[in-house]
Amino acid sequence: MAAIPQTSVQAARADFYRRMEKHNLAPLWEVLHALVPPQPQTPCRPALWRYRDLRPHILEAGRVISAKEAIRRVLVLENPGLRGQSSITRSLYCGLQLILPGEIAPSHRHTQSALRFVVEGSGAYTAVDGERTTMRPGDFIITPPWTWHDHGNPGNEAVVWMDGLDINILALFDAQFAENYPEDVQPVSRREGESYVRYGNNLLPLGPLPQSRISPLFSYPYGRSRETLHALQRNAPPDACHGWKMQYSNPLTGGFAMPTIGAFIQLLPKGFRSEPYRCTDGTVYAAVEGSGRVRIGDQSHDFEPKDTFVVPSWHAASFQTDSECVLFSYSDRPAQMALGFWRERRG
Ligand code: GTQ
Repeated sequence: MAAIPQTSVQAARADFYRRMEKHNLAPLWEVLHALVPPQPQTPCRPALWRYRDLRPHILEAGRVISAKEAIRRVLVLENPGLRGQSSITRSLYCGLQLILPGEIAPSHRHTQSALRFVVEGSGAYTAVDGERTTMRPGDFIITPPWTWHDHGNPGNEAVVWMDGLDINILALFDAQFAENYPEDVQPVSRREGESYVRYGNNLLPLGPLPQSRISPLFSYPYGRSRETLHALQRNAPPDACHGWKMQYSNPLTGGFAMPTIGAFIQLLPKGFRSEPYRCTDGTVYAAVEGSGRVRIGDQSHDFEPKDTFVVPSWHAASFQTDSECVLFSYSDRPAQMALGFWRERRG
């Protein structure tokens, strides 16, 4: 039997694909390798945003629009591999929000979870379900899904914080809801620090306790986190990959503070050279103290305080420090762990 020429096989297949197209059909075998890759194949790229370069633009945003008019005056950190998608990784959003003295960002709620990590300035507050928390640099604050939240700045400094949201996770499931509060500012119904008193001091109220999937503690002040890192440093040698690294926890469960986004803080000693580490949760880092270099896959980036960088899924990351460094980070790790597909590899 004569061999069928390759070109006519190709032509016959192409014709077949064209005929099935109008039935909204497509052949799996043309895309199988991309659909089920041997390891993560992300369009997300390693990247670093130098705060020195961003800051003038953030302040310029403060001159072109008010916080109230913008609703949220934020410059979105777009991953260079995901431009136009308001995404820093495939699952996560990251932005830098500015509130000037005297401004408010009106109250709303949505099914997306948010975290704040304060970059610069003190004296602004974020209000979550009737309780205000004053923001200071390095504070980690959560805005759980469907809680009313507004921000304001009664102080006299410009305040900038990082917003991390699970926008793409909700979008993947088409499960987004949002609504505005009838007034710009929600009424204050609890004293500042009340949630911390109830849940932040190794004690719990007798109950009934709130539903436990979301931390009832929504502010994690930097002073406390820093103190813990300092004490850890005195007590034990650093982990070869992570230095001294801790995760922010929900006091009701010991698990992550929110079901979709997890957050971490770590200390790396001066002159540290970490071993490479990779995991399936693409991770956003905010440098808080100290300077150094991060190697991400085949790229290397210098970082200094207030810079942001992103380590995409399954890219080996390693650190080299010039001085003692504190790094904050967040990722979708709780979601991946809950669904059973999170993986990590050391070395
Ligand atoms: O503070 O509610 O950066 O809804 C993006 C969307 C912040 C917020 C963002 C938001 C918010």
